[in-house]
Amino acid sequence: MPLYREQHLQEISKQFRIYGQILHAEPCKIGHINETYTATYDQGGVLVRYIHQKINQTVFKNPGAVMENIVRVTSHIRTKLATQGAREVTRKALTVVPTHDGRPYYQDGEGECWRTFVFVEKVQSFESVQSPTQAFEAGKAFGMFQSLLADLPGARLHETIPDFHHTRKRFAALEQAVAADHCNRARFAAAEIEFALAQQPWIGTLLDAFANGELPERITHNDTKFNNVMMDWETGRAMCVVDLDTVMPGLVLYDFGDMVRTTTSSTLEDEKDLTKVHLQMPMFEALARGYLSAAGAFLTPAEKAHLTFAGKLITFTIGIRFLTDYLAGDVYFRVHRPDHNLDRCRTQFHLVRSITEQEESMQKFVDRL
Ligand code: GN1
Ligand code: MG
Repeated sequence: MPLYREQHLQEISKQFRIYGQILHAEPCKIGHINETYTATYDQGGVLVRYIHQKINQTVFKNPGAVMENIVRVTSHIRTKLATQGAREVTRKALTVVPTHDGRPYYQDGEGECWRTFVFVEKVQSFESVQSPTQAFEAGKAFGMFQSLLADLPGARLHETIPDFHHTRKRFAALEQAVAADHCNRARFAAAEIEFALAQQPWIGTLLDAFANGELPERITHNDTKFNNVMMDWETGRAMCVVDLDTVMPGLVLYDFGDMVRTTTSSTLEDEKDLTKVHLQMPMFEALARGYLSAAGAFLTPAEKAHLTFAGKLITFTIGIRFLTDYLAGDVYFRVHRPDHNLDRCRTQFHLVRSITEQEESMQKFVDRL
């Protein structure tokens, strides 16, 4: 975790349209990219919480574009929910708190970009799935998210990270990292490198289908990790999805793929005991049911036919991203122990094998829905 500077955060907090006084703030450990704080304010004697977040500009080169997307997307969802007469709209869509001069983020004297969200209370996220009901809720939440954005008016959203899920480019980056072997680590990852390189024949399947016009571009979330779904404490139902930095034009299949990666094995993403890592059919079935309950109406037959494959593809793609970062010296994903990225890679590759073994029955299940 980066150094937490309370004084600095106090200064940041004053830039936003928040009533009252900041009392304290704590770093929030979820996520490998941005720096997040939960801050408590006193508003007329009531304690109210906000999220302050520093955007990682090594990863997000254009914070203005990120925030423009987020404001458009959250405003659209909020308006639609309100029109439908939904209750608790500020718990169902994130609310960006602007700066005093009406901007969606504040740039401090060091060039760092900060943004603020209303804290959604009485919800929690889970690092790993606990039950098929949760898997259903996660699938439904991301399906709803896509569905609510299907009619977003205006210009195409910005691509906040170009080619984010472009497996061929990610593969090329891995090949380069292996060739360069900057940190002399390739020898510790020989088996993983060999496995990764052997998968080349199928990695371009969705890219080709998209290029041929078989798959449509839609507005997608692109980081549909299970821990990005906020579940209500009391009801266990999904309230909203968070982490909207990569909401941009994409394939719904990548979203579903990352749900499969993070919602079907009950282990953590960096589980070291690989005997525990496998795709659990009941979780997958619940996830697919949840997702299709919300997205089934707009998916094309070609999209539906690739749902299982997408799970394998995205798990592989994130696996090679971890491996590339391990070889490059842990420059992208925040790590918390030596070999963390290699452990994460091993877990992903193990899951790829498990999905491959069950691919046929998984897709058969989807076809029946
Ligand atoms: C990163 O923000 P966070 O930690 O949820 C990454 C995702 C990866 C994920 C793996 C912008 O997401 O693509 O799937 O780590 N986000 C970015 O845990 O690269
Ligand atoms: Mg993220």
